[in-house]
Amino acid sequence: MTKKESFQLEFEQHVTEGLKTFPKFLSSKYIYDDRGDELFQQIMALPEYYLTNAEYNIVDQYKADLRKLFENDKGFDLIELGAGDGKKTKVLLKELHENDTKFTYIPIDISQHAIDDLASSIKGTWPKMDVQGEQGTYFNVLKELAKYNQRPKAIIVLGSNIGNLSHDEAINFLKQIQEIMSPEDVLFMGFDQKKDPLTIQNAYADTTGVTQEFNRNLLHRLNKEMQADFNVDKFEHWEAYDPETGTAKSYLLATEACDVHIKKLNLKVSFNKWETIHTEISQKYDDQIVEWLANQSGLKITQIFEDNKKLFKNYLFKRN
Ligand code: AVJ
Repeated sequence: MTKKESFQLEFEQHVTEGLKTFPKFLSSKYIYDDRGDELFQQIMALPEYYLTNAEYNIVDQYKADLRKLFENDKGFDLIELGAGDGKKTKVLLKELHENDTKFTYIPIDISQHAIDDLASSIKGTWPKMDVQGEQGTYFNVLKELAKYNQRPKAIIVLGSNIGNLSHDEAINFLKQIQEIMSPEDVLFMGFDQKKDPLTIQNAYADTTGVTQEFNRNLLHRLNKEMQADFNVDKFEHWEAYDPETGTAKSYLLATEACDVHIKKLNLKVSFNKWETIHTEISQKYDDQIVEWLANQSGLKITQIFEDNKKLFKNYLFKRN
């Protein structure tokens, strides 16, 4: 089975499980086809979506410190999980390039499209940069990364992508990273911070409707790829941030009762009026939670970086 086929099979099994159960769920990782990538780009450009600019500010402010932390006489491997469009990473790549730092950039993303675009845009700007993109989900690709053990690695995960995982899943993810780290390797990861709940609520319930379209893309995909007949306009985006747990939860809400047929899965799904499909969590953190996650995963925090508006933090980890 090819990577693509096994991803498709996983997707179909997930949809069957998520829509047969109560309450219904679908995972946000399936939002990202070409259209989903494009909608996420639009989200990152929204003034309400403070995360991107905040983390950009951190990377820009501390790029020289990061270079000094990462660089090594033997060179190093810069492995990025969930690279996306690489907007923030390019600030670091520029810094490394201008200082003649020896490194290989290995961007990894679930979207082949994102990897191709990123690799070609880097080739355009820095033709001699060593770039080796790989398509895959974090969990699949992590196993293959063990082969990068000839020289130190810096593994970076930006965007608070970890926030899409429950704490249990996050620990499992961090443990898998920890297992492929040598004692000198570093992990640099972004964690969106707890803050005024309204700021968070607004970031995920923008008034332009882009986030709604992003969330609805799940249903468009089911219509396209599994011959489903969702009347997508009848599902509304709903966002609920709980300041107690730090979890922002996204839903699709059926505004009318309906029956949906998913032909490819031979599945009929009924929705009551106002029934929900839970689609995403975007977890918010503080130092205590990150320290606990690190502890549970055999990692330790060695440095903390914060943006000028104190909205977001990046943590540097090593093996404990
Ligand atoms: C890409 C997971 C970081 O949760 O903030 C943006 C995705 N969802 N708006 C996030 C997202 C709705 C985003 N991450």
